[in-house]
Amino acid sequence: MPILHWSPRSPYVRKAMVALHEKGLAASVETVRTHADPMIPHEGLMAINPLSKIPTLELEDGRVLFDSHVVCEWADLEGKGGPQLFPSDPAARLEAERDEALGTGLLDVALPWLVELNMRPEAQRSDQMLDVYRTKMNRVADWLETHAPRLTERPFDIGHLSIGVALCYLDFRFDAEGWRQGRPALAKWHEGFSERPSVKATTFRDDPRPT
Ligand SMILES: N[C@@H](CCC(=O)N[C@@H](CS)C(=O)NCC(=O)O)C(=O)O
Repeated sequence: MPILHWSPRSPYVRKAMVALHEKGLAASVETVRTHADPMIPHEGLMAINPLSKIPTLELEDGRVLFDSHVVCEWADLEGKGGPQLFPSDPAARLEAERDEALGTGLLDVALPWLVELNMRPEAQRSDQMLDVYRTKMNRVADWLETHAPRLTERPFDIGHLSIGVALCYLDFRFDAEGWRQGRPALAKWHEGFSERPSVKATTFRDDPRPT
């Protein structure tokens, strides 16, 4: 059985997990709790993924896949059912992948923001960077509010999955930022996203970290 290096705290892992559920593959992949700490590279993980990041998927034939985009693409190729996450039509695929990049990009803002807030010693914390993260988060959410009708019109794809998971992560770690305020169309779209069984089956939680 393929092995997925996994954590219930990681939004990139959740992207992969939602894809596995959507494609009917969740029961066909074993999850292993792996603690990928951005401040302490993981020797065991680096033996298969030199970036020391999760999700990392070990296939039965010895191939190792990362990052979340590639794991989602594998799920789309491997799974027989569920929505086509990466559309065949070139224009639809570009739009889906651009939206995927926006969702992942929002996570690429949220994660260092969290590191700055919770892991860096207070004396080394940069107020300027904290402002940059907040500004980018708000600009992405504004962009999404404008584009919400487009998200609602087309069939579910990797763009929806990535954006939806990124907004779930803001709820998990940055609830006080109130991304829904003044963005009713995006909030409504996300309400529908949150009802998907794949999203309900993969909720974030702060589990005890493995030693
Ligand atoms: N671009 C990667 C990002 C993955 C990532 O940064 N994962 C975090 C966990 S949320 C991680 O492994 N961090 C460890 C590190 O940065 O060393 C993806 O889309 O999978």
